[in-house]
Amino acid sequence: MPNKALKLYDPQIYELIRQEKTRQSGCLRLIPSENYVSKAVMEATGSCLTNKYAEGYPGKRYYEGQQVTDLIETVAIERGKKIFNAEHCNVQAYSGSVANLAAYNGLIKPGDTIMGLSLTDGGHLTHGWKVSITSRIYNAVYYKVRPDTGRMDYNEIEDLAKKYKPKLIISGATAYPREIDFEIFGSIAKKVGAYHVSDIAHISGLVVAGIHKSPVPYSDVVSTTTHKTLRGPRGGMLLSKAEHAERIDRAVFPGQQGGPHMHTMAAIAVALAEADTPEFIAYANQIVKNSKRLAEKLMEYGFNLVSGGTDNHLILIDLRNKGISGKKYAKALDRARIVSNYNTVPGDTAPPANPSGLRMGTPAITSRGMKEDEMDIIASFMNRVAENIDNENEIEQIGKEVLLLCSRFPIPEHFIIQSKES
Ligand code: DSN
Repeated sequence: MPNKALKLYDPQIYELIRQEKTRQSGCLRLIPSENYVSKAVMEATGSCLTNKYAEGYPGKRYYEGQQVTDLIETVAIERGKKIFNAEHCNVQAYSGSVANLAAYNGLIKPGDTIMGLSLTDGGHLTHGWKVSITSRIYNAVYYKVRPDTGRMDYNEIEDLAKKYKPKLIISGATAYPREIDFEIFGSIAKKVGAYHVSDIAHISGLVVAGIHKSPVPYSDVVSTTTHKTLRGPRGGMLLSKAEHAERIDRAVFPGQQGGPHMHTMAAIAVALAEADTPEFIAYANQIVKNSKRLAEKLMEYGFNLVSGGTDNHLILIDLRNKGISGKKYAKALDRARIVSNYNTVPGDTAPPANPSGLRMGTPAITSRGMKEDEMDIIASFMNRVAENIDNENEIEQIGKEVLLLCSRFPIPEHFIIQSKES
């Protein structure tokens, strides 16, 4: 690790970072919201831009010394507009939660009704879930997925929209393995006079690659994080129609935030350039191929998948037929160096803290270069863990085999995406 100053000044933190790096290298990271960034993104994130305050927007700052930051933000905005084909782009939101809240604050008033996917059916906390501030600011109502298919039922969503008359409808999810029809959501919102906000945090890389249909033409505002399938730094972005540009910008700053994180913004710009390449499109396609193959193999081992498969980077296992709780399985997998997260499944009667499902995805292992053959091996590891859930010797043995597999696919800390021109 080249962090000489860190090692000298703070050996304790240096050592902990070293340990985390070893962990990230020696396990299969299947949390669908995680990835490995490129060396270029990492360098921009760790740059001198950490030192700069830049409250305001390019040309309209509240601090001096913005000769360079104005240029960086303008580049990031232009790259965001280009790859998402959007009229307006804001790259200041600290992350997805802040971006979602800014989208609502920019469009509607406290007390107005918002309608999003229930957290227990795959929605995000900030889609109005009861423990989130979004449910205290707004009157939150929910739609669900059908318990028999695990899929969104657009007729039912339209009926609910007509019943509740929300001012704002949120399409998008954090644990939904199927493609979302943003066009239908847009037309439902129009019919009831609601704004349509799409949250594509999980799938923005797939949207850029053209694998999933873009919500941009059908939404007033599109919100995304930048670090999941998009493979950038931890940050947020908002895309909108030009007519909402000022309201959205004001909702982010000064509405919710002070100075933007310029180091993150520069790294977002780098990630957006990387995403605008044929290599990235191939990567995004491989994410989905891997996810589908893993899903297929898991089903062959008798795992029940919510919705019977996947269209994206994410798989949701309903473990009720296996008689194992999501938490017990996730912890056993972690001991075997396979890292996922326990999750509720539609119709779950178990509490969210110990639910019946497991959520996993393929963005990070695809960044390591793993393909379909490796998915077959991973499915067999996962089956062995489930079958030996109380057998620590076998779990330890699987962990050794996982480590061997990982050693064939070193973490891509030095991978460099070629620019289109080169
Ligand atoms: N976006 C969530 C996830 O999917 O992991 C965390 O907020």
